[in-house]
Amino acid sequence: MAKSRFEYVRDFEESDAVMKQCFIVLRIDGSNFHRFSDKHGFVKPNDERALLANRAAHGVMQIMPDCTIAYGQSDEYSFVLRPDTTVHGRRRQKLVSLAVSKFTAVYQFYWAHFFPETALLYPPAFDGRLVLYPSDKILRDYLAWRQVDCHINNLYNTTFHSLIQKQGLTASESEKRLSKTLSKEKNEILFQLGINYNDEKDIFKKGSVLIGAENRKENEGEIDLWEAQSSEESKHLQKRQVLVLHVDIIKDPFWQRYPNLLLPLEEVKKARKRQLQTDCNKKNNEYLFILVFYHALVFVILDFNIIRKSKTQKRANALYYCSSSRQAHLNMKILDSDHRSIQLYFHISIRPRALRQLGAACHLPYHQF
Ligand code: DGT
Ligand code: MG
Ligand code: MG
Repeated sequence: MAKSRFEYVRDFEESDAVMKQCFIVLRIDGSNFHRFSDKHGFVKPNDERALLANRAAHGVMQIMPDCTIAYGQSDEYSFVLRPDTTVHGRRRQKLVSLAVSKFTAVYQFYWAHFFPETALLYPPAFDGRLVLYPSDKILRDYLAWRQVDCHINNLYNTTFHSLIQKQGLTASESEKRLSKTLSKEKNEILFQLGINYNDEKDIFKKGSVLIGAENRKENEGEIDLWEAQSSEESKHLQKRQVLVLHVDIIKDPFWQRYPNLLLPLEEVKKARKRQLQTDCNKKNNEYLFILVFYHALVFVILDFNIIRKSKTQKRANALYYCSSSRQAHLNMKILDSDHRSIQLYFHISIRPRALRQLGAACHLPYHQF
């Protein structure tokens, strides 16, 4: 930015970086969604099309790589950022405004995709807040609070609307009937109306949990399969794949299954390194094979260069011939980690100039191979 005599006004901006080593939670909530859902004819008590919110949350996860887990229910979504994230200098206003604007923009952008028969009557708005949580335990309690809220509201709403829809009660009669009832009684009312609450969909009973797809275990959850509306958007989306789950996040098993979600970034890196080492030991042969393959390929290219120049050198375990000045067919043997011989066949097509540049860039003396 060019310097000017007005530059000093910048000093009036206050720093709003939030405290270090705390989990950052960004919570977004639909503004006056009671009205919005009514005006747009959302199915009561739950509308599957309202999964549009998951799509919007996915958009936020794309721009917040340190967001390890997001949890959504009703008209709200919480995004959890790692405690040691340095994204956007941990600036409160920057983080909240980015999350809210991205969520709102994606919500509108995909409206027609999820509600093809309902015109958007007016632009929805979302509010946002940032809260810091200083420990794993408190963070987990926060998420548990939101999931319990989902459970309580969903049981109430399911019973409330069933009484209206199946027993013909008015809204106020239904409200009166449910006044001061416990969960058990609501379950019984539902049962009398022919509904077993346990059979209701997990997505509504438990809400939606979004985590990075790198945490995916075998045969588990769907990776987001939403189609992008343009090639530009798909480039953007490929940054991060997201796994959508509808599971309990209150009890321990979820956190035992995904131990990396609450770790600081540094520890995740260390854990990944350890995992790589273990995988590597398990699949030693394959790993070494890739290494050998890589060096063999460099060797082929460099050696080819030498052959082109001298036209005399040969290696005992490799046979080349040039079919034209630009191409080479190669049939060679390499050894895997158990010293078993592997036959490789290459057809290489390289411009001589690129070949020379590659040879120079590698700086690898011939005898290394
Ligand atoms: P606020 O957040 O203070 O601006 O006010 P609201 O009206 O957004 O209140 P809130 O956030 O406590 O409640 C969310 C509203 O959204 C609630 O009235 C139910 C409605 N809602 C959310 N998802 C659905 C749905 O799938 N179907 C229907 N019918 N309503 C839904
Ligand atoms: Mg709301
Ligand atoms: Mg809400």
